[in-house]
Amino acid sequence: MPRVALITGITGQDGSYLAEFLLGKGYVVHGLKRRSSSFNTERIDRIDLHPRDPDAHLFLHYGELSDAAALAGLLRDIRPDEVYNLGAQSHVRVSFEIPNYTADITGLGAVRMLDAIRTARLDCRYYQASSSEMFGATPPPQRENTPFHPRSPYGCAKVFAYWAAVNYREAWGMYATNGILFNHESPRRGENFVTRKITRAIARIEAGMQDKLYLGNLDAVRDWGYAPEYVEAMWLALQQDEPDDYVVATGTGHTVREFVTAAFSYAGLDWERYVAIDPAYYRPSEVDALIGDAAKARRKLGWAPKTLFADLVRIMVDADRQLLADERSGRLVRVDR
Ligand code: NDP
Ligand code: GDR
Repeated sequence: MPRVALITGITGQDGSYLAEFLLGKGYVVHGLKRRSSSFNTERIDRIDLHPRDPDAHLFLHYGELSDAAALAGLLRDIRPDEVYNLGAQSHVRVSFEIPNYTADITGLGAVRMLDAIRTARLDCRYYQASSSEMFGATPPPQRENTPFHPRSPYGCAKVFAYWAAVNYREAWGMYATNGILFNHESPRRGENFVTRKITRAIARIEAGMQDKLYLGNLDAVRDWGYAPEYVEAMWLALQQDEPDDYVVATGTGHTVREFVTAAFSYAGLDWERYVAIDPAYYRPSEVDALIGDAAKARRKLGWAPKTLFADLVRIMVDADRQLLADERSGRLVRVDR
């Protein structure tokens, strides 16, 4: 029998890569998607399996992390072996504007899922998408036993969800694992996260469609890895005999300014001609520096990053150039499921 996985957040960057990865391993994959008035499945439309195809192994279900009854019903119907809880209001700056909603989905959403698994008495492994944002103000290098000091409503919600997973493990003996992932990017990164905002802008500047790029704090340091490699770490974490918590990171930090410089110079452009600062993108409280120590993941999961900063920048700039060219030539076709 193929193994069955449920992914919340399947329409997001990580969910789409994880779905592809698990399908490649022969899993039957179910994903939770939100009802939306516009298309929100663009990232998974490229998975070449139609749900009405009798050989399909990918199934999407409408649902919300706010809806405990829907989560319970879905678990009862599909009885997954593994649940990957990736769904979240995941934007740090936005979480200052909608703290209630962020706490509800990013924090309480995890409890709703954990409790739905518990009350359904499912023998199922749970992965919680925890974040380096939980470390917040605590200086690098950050590892599994580094104290949390979140600096945003998003970070606070992730700390709550992290401890909920630990508590369900300790209280109910559930298999609940936290992956504490540092920033990871890709051509599928949301366009309002800083790396993608930069690479998308470069493609548009080259095409004469944009002449300024407005950014916030250029001094923040982040440990940027490549998303397709990070979803493998999620899976590896759930294949261990015992549940545990793992930092996943490259171990190298760069400032936002360094990302800007590398990306513009790869495109042969002088960034200082195009980039301007807009304080609207500053955060009320910033996380200055995140650099992870993934020694435990290396030792226990056999996981190590392969794609590092310079290659990541090139991959993203090239992909955005190609995407823009496809959009302009009308080669992009949407699939309506
Ligand atoms: P994205 O923002 O790309 O995806 C978030 C997903 O959550 C989307 O599928 C979104 O749906 C879904 N979602 C949002 N609100 C709800 C809701 N109310 N109910 C159900 N689903 C919802 O995030 P990433 O893929 O980058 O990240 C995946 C997870 O990992 C998130 O939990 C994030 O916080 C966490 N994380 C990410 C890191 C990173 O660097 N990318 C690092 C550490 C942790 P829709 O498409 O409809 O908006
Ligand atoms: P982050 O990612 O907050 O680390 O959260 P983001 O790309 O939004 O910001 C990284 C850093 O860049 C600075 N910055 C800007 N950020 C955005 N979005 N837009 C700008 O114009 C801009 N200018 C400068 C920010 O201040 C920040 O210091 C991401 C998300 O994926 C979370 O869900 C995840 O948990 C963490 O990574 C790890």
